[in-house]
Amino acid sequence: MPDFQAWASAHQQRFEDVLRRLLPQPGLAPQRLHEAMRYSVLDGGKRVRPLLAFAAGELVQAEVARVDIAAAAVELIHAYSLVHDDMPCMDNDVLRRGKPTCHVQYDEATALLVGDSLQSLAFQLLAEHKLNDDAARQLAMVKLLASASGSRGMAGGQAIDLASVGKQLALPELEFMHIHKTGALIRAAILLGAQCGAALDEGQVNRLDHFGKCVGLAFQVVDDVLDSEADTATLGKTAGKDAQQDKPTYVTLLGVQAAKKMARELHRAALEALSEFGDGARRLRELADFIVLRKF
Ligand code: GRG
Repeated sequence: MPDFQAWASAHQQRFEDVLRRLLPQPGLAPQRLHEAMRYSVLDGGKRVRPLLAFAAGELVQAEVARVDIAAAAVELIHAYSLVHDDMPCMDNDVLRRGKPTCHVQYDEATALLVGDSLQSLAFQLLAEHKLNDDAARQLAMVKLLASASGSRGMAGGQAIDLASVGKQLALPELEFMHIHKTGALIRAAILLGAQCGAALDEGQVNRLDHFGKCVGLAFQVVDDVLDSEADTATLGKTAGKDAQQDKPTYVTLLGVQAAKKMARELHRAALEALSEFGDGARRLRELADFIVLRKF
C-alpha cells in the first residue's frame, strides 16, 4: 500500500487531468470566460476536499471514476467561492494560490461570471454523470451539495463573516460561522465521496459526518494560526489578512497557544469518530493528520 504522500500526489495528479477534461475547453466561446474559469481552477490548491472525497470513497469501495465527478463538483464550488471571496466587494485580495486573483488577472465582471459558471457546472456534473446505481441516492447528492453551498451552508457562513468584521464574537458564534463557511463544504466532500459507493447505515453516516465536522473546524483553526504565523510566500495568499481586516479569529479570540490546543483536540475527536471503521478509513485518518499538521 502506498504511503500517504504517494497516495495523495497520485490522486492530485490524476484529478488535475479530470478537471482539465471537465472544464470548458480552451478556445470554446466565450473564450475569455472559459480561459478565466480554467485559470481559477487549474494548477493550484491543495485539493483537500477532493482528497477527502477519495478517502471516503475508499471506505465504501466506490468506483474512482464516480468519485472523480463528485470531487470535481465540490472543488468547482470551492474555486467559485475563492474567486468571489477575493473580489473588492468581499475580501478584496490580489493573491490566491500564488497567482494574481481572478478579478486582477481579468476584471471584476469576468470574476463574477467565473464564479457563477463554476457553480452551475458543479451541479451540471452531478446531474449528468452516473454516480450511484440508485437514482434516489444520486438525487440526494445534488441536494447535499446545494444545501452545503447555499445560504444555510457556505454562502450563509460568508454572510456572517462579512457582518462580523470589527466585532467581538464569542467562541460559539465564531464556531457557528466556520461550521457554515468552511465546514459545510468539507463535510459535503466526505459525504459525497461516501455516497458513490456501498450504502452506510445511519450510525455510520452520522459518525462520518461528525468526523467531517471536526476536521472542517480543525481546518479553520489551523488556517487562522497559519494566517497569523506563516508568510505570504508559503501560503500563496496574503498572510496576516485577518488582523489587518479586524476579523475575529480563533487566534484573536483564544491566543495562538489555545488555538493550537483546540486544533489538537478537534484532531483527536475526528479520529475518535472513525474508531469503528477499521482499516478502510486509513486515508481519512491520514488526511485528518495532514489538515492539522500542515504548514500551508
Ligand atoms: C463567496 C459564497 C462565498 C463564499 C466564500 C470559503 C470562503 C467562503 C472563503 C474563503 C476565504 C477563506 C480564506 C476561508 C478560510 C478557509 C479556507 C476555505 C481557505 C481556503 O481553502 P484551501 O486552503 O485553499 O483549501 P486551496 O487554495 O488549497 O484550495
